[in-house]
Amino acid sequence: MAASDRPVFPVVGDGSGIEPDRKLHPEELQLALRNKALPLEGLRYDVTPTGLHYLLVHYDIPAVDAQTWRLTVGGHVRQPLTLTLADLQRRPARTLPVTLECAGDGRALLEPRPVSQPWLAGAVGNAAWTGTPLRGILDEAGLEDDVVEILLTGLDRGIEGGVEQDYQRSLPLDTALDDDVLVAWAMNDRPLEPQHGYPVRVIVPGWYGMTHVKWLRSIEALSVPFDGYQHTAYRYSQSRDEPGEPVTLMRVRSLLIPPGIPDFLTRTRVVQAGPVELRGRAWSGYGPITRVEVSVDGGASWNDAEVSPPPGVHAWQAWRYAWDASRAGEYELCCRAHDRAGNVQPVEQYWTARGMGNNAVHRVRVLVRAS
Ligand SMILES: Nc1nc2c(c(=O)[nH]1)N[C@H]1C(S)=C(S)[C@@H](COP(=O)(O)O)O[C@H]1N2
Ligand SMILES: [Mo]
Repeated sequence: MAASDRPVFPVVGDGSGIEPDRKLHPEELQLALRNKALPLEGLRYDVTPTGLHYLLVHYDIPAVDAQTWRLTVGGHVRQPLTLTLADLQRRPARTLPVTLECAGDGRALLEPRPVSQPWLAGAVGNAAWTGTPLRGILDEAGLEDDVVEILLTGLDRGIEGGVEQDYQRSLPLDTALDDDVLVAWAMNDRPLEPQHGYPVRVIVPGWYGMTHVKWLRSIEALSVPFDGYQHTAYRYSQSRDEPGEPVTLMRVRSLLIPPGIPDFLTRTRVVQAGPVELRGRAWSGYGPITRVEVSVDGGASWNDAEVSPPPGVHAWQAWRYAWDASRAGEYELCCRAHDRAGNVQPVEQYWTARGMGNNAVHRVRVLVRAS
């Protein structure tokens, strides 16, 4: 191999990006310790406390001075703008509870496992986000007639898949013009924490997390579709080379709050025999949740849970189920949700080469102990 052909970075596994073994690579552990899931007991809060919200940062958290930070609005617009944080905060503001989930949630449960951030379950949160509608900013800048997408660029920069890049995602024009898409400066009534996008991020209700660009620095109106790295990486495909379908809205999913007490190492649950109320959350980017089912026998039989209305159109819904756990023994609890569009969570894993959208039913092992 010529010196110039040598990979600059160490190879992880066999270099294919797919790991058939269940043992994690140290590089995956390194990512898992930087990023984190919602502890499942955190599903109990309607609005996720900021410190419990999941976190995903591709590169580094950028250092930002809000005094000198500017948001530029340009590209195919009649009137380019440069906005300060104070300019943004003088605009009409709205606060929306929005459920955000990483498209890679459930990735590390896949077999074979795509090598990346190794999420199990819980790359999700439901915070209250305050900001001004993106639409108002676009209206003020005046979009040219040929605009098809709005490109959002963050301040963070890194190398991924061998490509050096700014973190960038684009929105289809009709999505960008939705009144509920926010340029947000507050999470749960406080300025954004550094790791969640300080001073400003985008919130795109219903879409998987990658679209909610943090540390926003520019908004650009495009007349041709964007094909940058973060668009080609977020695809549903059976191999890394195949283009596949783009990852967009959150697929229907539900999670349950593990009952009882955990065994420290295995997280297996221990519950005293008797009635147990099972609770959890369910959400979908394709419309409200119409039904949640619970199984206590690993998916062999299902029973309907009681589903609460959403606290906001883009927020997860609570569900509950009265489990008669009167018989001691070993159980596998499962939950699966249905949305208004008719989607239902699969019992089997949905495997893709990049581990996107694995919304297979959530499973929790429980030992019921005789009282
Ligand atoms: N600028 C920038 N925005 C970003 C990211 C990033 O790495 N850089 N990660 C994205 C991904 S993949 C997800 S899942 C969400 C996570 O948002 P949170 O960390 O606030 O939960 O932010 C998105 N926005
Ligand atoms: Mo993500």
